[in-house]
Amino acid sequence: MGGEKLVACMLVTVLSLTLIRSVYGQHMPEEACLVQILVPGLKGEPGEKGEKGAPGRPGRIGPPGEPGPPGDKGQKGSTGHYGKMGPAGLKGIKGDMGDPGPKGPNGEPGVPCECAPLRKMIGEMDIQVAQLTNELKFIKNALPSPAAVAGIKETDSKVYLLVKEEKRYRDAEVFCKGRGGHLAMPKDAAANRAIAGYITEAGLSRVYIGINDLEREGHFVYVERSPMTTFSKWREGEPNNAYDDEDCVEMVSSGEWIDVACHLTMYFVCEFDKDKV
Ligand SMILES: [Ca+2]
Ligand SMILES: [Ca+2]
Repeated sequence: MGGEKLVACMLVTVLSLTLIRSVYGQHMPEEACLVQILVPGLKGEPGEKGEKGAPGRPGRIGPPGEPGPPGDKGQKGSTGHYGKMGPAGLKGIKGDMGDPGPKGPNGEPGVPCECAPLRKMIGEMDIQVAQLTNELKFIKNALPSPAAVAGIKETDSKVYLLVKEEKRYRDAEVFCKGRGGHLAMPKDAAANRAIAGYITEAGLSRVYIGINDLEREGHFVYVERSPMTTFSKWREGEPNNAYDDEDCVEMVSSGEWIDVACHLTMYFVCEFDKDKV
């Protein structure tokens, strides 16, 4: 029992006894808290000397000591690994030439050269390449846009360009002229057939060609103003100058010609001279 608890119990007992006495007089038994009233007794005799205690815990680590004197020299080590390869050295001087080897066997007999015709062929091919280069240049310049052109056709002397843009006669000629040509002028049966075949292949029914009587009624000329040749391909009953208003000419897919009003818009065929291309 701790000292505080003992004091508390003694206080309670004193208070209780005072209270009880005042209520019951001297009849109240006093043994109830006696066991708890502990009062220190008298000091006893000194005990016998105890046995020797267990050894104490080890003390703290002490500070480092002073450095000792240098030791003796060690033995020689074994050989180390090879080092890395160094950079390449400078090129040496060229050695003397060796002795010539033995003579080789004879070759197969050669074919007699036909160089002259080959040279001629090469010359012709050069000309063709130059021509094709020019034509390619022309095509690049002449094409309005790939979608507007059904294709290009060429004969020995002409390049024809079918333009799938609907234009009036004069605008069509302006277009062709702007690219170094004219509306197509079929001056013989072969040229007429070539253009007609072109119209058919493109699935068209009619195109403007370069013939008109704009300057003098009934007097047809080519659009470049040169007079008509003896060749013509008028459809039966044409030209009829219907409504007194037909001064331009279309070609239908059969190759026949019909005079029509110049303000109509339709596709057209340009022609270019090959030697001007
Ligand atoms: Ca007319
Ligand atoms: Ca007509």
